Amino acid sequence: MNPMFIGVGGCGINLLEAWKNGLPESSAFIGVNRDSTRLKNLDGQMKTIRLLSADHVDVWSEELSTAEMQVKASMQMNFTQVNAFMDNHDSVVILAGLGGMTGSWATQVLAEYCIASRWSAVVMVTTPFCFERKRKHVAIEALQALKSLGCPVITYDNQDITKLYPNCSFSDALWRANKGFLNSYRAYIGELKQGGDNECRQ
Ligand SMILES: Nc1nc2c(ncn2[C@@H]2O[C@H](COP(=O)(O)OP(=O)(O)OP(=O)(O)O)[C@@H](O)[C@H]2O)c(=O)[nH]1
Ligand SMILES: [Mg+2]
Repeated sequence: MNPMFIGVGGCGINLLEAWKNGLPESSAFIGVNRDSTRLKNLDGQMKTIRLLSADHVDVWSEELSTAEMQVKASMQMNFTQVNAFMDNHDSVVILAGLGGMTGSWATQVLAEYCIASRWSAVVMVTTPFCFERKRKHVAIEALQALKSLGCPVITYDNQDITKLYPNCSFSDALWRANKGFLNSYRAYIGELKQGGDNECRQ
């Protein structure tokens, strides 16, 4: 396996940054975002894909469906670029925060594209804090849509962060949680390998 790690939206990119040094050297990285400043600040090893900005769309109003269509279409317009970046990679790990527009909607069409391209795909996503009420329903819908694609979807419930790191600042707690989520990926890879070994033994 020679995975391409694709961080989608703010959270996805934060996860990439937290995971990068703990991953095998053959790993490669793509940051996908609508926030161009965030993409410019990424370290030079990371490839980037900039989606269209929807600054003019009032996101949590009746314009929600417009924003969803725009994010999805913008991701689709970049499939050729994803394909070019994949080069000799045969698997993808997609990282994102559900509830965010980019993380919820670009992730769906990207995962669909990866599966259709026959790359082995796993999606690793956070679900919103309780206080992010408006984001909750977007996240629930997005999670259902991702699960229906048939690839493994591994979640990290952000609500657990407050319990796990009660004495940390919020940003420190997020960073620790992001690092901790890497263990779920490692466990997933470990199970895959064990499954493979078992198959060989039979
Ligand atoms: N664990 C964790 N969760 C995060 C982090 N950053 C954001 N989140 C969660 O991810 C959700 C989505 O936030 P963002 O990633 O900033 O949103 P986005 O995908 O960039 O989407 P838009 O900015 O709305 O286009 C938030 O509601 C938070 O619950 C992070 O660094 N770690
Ligand atoms: Mg964002």
